[in-house]
Amino acid sequence: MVDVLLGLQWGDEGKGKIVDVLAPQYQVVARFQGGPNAGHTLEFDGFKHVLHQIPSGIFRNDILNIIGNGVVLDPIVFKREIDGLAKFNLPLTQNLQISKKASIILPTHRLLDAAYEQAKGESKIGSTLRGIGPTYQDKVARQGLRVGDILSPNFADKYSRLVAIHKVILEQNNFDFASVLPQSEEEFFAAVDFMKQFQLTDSEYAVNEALQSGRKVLAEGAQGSLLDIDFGSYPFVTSSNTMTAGACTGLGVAPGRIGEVYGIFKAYCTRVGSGPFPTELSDATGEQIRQEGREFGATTGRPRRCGWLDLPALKYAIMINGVTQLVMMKVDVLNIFSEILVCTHYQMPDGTVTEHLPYDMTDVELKPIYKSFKGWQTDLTDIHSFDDMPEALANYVHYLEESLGLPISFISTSPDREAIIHRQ
Ligand code: 2SA
Ligand code: MG
Repeated sequence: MVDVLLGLQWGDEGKGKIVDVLAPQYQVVARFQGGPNAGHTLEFDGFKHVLHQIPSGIFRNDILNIIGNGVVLDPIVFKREIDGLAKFNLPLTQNLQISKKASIILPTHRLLDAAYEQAKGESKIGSTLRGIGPTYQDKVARQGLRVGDILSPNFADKYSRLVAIHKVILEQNNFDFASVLPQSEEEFFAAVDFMKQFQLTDSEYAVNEALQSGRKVLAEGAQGSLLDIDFGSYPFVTSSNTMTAGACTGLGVAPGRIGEVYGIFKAYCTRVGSGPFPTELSDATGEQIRQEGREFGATTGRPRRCGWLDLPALKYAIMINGVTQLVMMKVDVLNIFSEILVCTHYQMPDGTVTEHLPYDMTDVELKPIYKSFKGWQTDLTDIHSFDDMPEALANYVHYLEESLGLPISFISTSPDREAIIHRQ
């Protein structure tokens, strides 16, 4: 079976850490969507390392890591990531495979991302500007380049043909690219050559053969369910399916092969970039969460918007993903508060109360209805079992399990690999 691990909020739930914790049970870890917009942070042995495109199983030598066909891959970022891993002495040419069907991000895709955002003015999406949207656009328009193309003798021609199209769009947007493009092109072609030493494969075979021979596969989601291109807060979303179904199309596995679905959420909410966020706190409490939780973008360094936990949104994400187990992260960040709020419903402008996410969340002001909990105000560092949890925290966990209808199997109490309470 393929187990799927994904974020249930707007990303940055702590997926990297949980993949790293669960990895020993798996023989394959695979990324199925997104690209260098992701920032998956792992902390162990005093190291902190952020991965963008490479799966989080990379630090375990006996795991095969796959960058699946659903991913958009930037060769320049890839080379930098590999260079950054040199100090760990990992057998990267053996335990990493890249799908030939993964899409390639060109330097002009990044410029297009910036041009489109600039053209949007006030209604900016808050993209990470890593070229994600324009690369998926070209994929769907059936004109994109794929990893397998770099092995073709005609690669440079294919590249030039696509860049010619991009230049027309950039010129129409009065976007100055002449000064930056030559340098990034040089770096791009060097990085493309560098990629050739890795295993470029039809990775759907690797995934399905692994399953056939009884090996376990973990699909590692990026961003979060509320950023899903179909079900997220459109248009303030990313350009891929971040949900469980994305693992099927992004790796080439049949729906019936999906096993456990681990849904990860923080004990509060964050969002980076624009778009609706009903429980956002634009006050001192929000700032306290940001500082305490070190809530800054792992890719861009942008301060993340912070707010209380949003149960209607969480229930929605659980529904569309078929989550089977919950993982709650960063509980320790709430240690400082004497009162903790949880949004249970939204009140619509006409006064009606709902548990459903309305179609339009951007122009409709939703008022969150909160339930209040007593804070635990206890340091959790030395707590390693659920039985030792402060009563107020245990109450909070039980309430969430009851209203979400699922067990919270893991509770993370600090960033380190070791700081995780597993409830059997
Ligand atoms: P994009 O870059 O075009 O896909 O952006 C579209 C929206 O998706 C959001 N998005 C993210 N949200 C949270 N975390 C992400 N990864 C980085 C991180 C982000 C960072 O781990 O912190 O460093 O800023 C991520 N990637 C995309 C984005 O904010 C837009 O709202
Ligand atoms: Mg992140």
